[in-house]
Amino acid sequence: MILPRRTLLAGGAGLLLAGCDKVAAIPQARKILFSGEDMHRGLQRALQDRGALAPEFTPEQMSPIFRANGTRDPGTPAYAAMVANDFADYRLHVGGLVDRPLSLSLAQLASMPARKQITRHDCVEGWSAIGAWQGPMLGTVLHAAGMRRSARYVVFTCADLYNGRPYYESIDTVDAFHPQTILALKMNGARLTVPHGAPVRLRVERQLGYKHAKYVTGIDAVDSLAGIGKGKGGYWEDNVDYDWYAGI
Ligand SMILES: Nc1nc2c(c(=O)[nH]1)N[C@H]1C(S)=C(S)[C@@H](COP(=O)(O)O)O[C@H]1N2
Ligand SMILES: [Mo]
Repeated sequence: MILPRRTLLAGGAGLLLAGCDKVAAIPQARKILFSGEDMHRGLQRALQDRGALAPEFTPEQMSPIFRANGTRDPGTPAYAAMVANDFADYRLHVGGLVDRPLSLSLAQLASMPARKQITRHDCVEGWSAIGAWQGPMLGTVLHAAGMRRSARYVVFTCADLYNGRPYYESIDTVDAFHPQTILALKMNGARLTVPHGAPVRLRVERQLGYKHAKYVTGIDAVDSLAGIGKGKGGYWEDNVDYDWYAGI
């Protein structure tokens, strides 16, 4: 284990505060964000509620069937080799604006304190399903990597290809340190299956399904989305005009 225990335990909550402080501490930013004059009431409410929890459900409420959507198997030689090896060679790379770039094995991720949550997944295509998810908080991993204060977004790179390039998504630091934002290793009590994003997929419960990147292989902290894809922060945002902030 390359991560000191103390760092892991100190993780999530501390940085959650740091994330909020960062916005609130800049009076100028608060003024612009919350002035209300030029802003739609709904948007203002959405911004103020960013820290609220998504509803959680009981085991009895879980959907008997949880469909898989988008990529159901990345199908590349590299991914097939990882599957064949039961992901023993999988590494999650954490880089960008961090003091300590990390390369984490599945065992290392599984040894971190985990959060369990039963939540509803809402796809923009009009279906929903309730499932149970388990894995370390993204904030714990970012804290272990020493994410710098200059970082404003976290970008996810995935193992599946669209038009020959990896699927990608991004969230801001508010969602990155939200307590329900986890790197799920398990779904409904068992290790993630290939259709649902094995071995690691993002759960970012306050947003729509397409933000929940499956098959995550890379996490990069950045200060701008300008250099990512076509600049709108995600595959669907860049190619079919989905909103970057898909709050629910
Ligand atoms: N890497 C990757 N992540 C992805 C997608 C994808 O095609 N590739 N599809 C997204 C969409 S639109 C949805 S609704 C969810 C579906 O998750 P599920 O297959 O576990 O139901 O994954 C999201 N994450
Ligand atoms: Mo979706």
